[in-house]
Amino acid sequence: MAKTQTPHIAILPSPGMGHLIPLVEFAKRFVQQHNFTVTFVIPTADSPSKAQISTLDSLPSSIDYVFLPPVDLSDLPQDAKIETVISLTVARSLSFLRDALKSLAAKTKLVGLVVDLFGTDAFDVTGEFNLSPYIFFPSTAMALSLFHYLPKLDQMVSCEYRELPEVRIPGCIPIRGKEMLDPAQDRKNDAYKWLLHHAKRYRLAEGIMVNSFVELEAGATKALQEKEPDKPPVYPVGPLVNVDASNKGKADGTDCLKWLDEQPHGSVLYVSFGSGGTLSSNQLNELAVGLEMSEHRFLWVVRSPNDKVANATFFSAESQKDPFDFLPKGFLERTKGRGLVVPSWAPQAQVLSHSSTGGFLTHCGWNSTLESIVNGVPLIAWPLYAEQKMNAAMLTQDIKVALRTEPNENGLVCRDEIAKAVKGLMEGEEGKGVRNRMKDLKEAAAKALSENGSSTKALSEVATRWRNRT
Ligand code: UPG
Repeated sequence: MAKTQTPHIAILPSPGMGHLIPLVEFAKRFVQQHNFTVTFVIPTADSPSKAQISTLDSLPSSIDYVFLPPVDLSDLPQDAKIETVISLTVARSLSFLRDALKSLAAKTKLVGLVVDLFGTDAFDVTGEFNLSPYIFFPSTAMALSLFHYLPKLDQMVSCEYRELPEVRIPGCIPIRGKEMLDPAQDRKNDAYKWLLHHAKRYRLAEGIMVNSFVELEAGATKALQEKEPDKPPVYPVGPLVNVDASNKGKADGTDCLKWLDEQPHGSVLYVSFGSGGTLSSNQLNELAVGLEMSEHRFLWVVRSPNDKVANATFFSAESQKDPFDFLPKGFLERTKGRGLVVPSWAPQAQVLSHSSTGGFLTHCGWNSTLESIVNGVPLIAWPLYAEQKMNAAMLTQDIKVALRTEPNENGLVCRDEIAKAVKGLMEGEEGKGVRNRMKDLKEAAAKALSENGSSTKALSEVATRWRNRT
């Protein structure tokens, strides 16, 4: 069979919807603007989730996908952290990846392999196929700057980072050690070893794209772009988020969009903790009561509670039990009309672009944050895990587009605190300030993605480098 002459890119998303979604958006924009074709090569340890399938099924014809055979993780301890599970899934998929790349190279003009933040082990096979190894970093320039800085920090600091009153990541506001990303909170855990392993391997990439934009994170992007030996060029190409309204009415989302149609302009607080976030039973109860006490309208994506971890649905994005069974007695009846509770999953891109949505209580996952920015929706920051506390620090203290809920000494965010934050955002003076700043950011984001915008130019540079390789 004759090979096609269109340059082709393979993309390897590490497990988790928060990684797949931005890579899909990157691929869509890339094929549309630069006339490449793409294949997603997806490592697995389990059968694909519903959310994964519906995202992949919405791809245009120039983007294909293939699931690699599942790897065996049965030797991992029950309490293995997500970063360990993700990294091992990729590391144990290399022979399958090799087979998949071989068959792609036979029928396409394969020029590059793009991995995300925990996929650098795949770089071990790029040499065999003469592919450019690239990273698409789906989080902030701040987190990427920390990845770059981590090998140095690891040598300089001997205690646990959580004991440090201040950490100065190049180009960023200082944060407390305990706000650093989750896998850095226990240096003896395998998750930290994996984090450091990837951080050290970032220098193997020919380039790193980051889902942010210069105008949003000026300090961090400047630090990242300072030239140093062995440091790959960094391209801020964001915000790449799902804004496709054609999904409207699909799947389980119809009811909640219809409900939003009936609410007054800007009146609804959207409440969601991303694809993996879960609350403890006590916390779920406090949130329900706090929302009720706020007397504001809300649309809440609820999952059954988990008292052990805050990311119980990371790999499935599905509530483990019927979440309605865990709401306070009579809650649904008392809030009927004013509040809508959706189990597991909502069409978030459509919810955030709906004119009735006036605020977003979020776990500060970076995709959620960017989706809010492109729609100009101000935030209440409620970070749970991963790098979310770093994101919350940036959003509240640096760019000031979010109000913050603070947990008490037992780690619980209390009902009064929740009601106060909701009122503060939806009706208070403080809310007006963050709302106005969010409007400015929305404009800056649109500009970055416009024809001559900073992110459009950065993406073109990557395309040119790949094209020149062919
Ligand atoms: N989403 C829906 N419906 C839902 C819940 C989520 O469409 O009911 C979508 C949402 O629109 C977004 C994505 O799922 O596109 C969720 O992404 P994100 O907000 O980034 O959260 P996580 O799924 O938690 O993402 C993981 C990490 C997060 C990190 C992100 C990117 O948990 O901390 O910033 O990956 O690296």
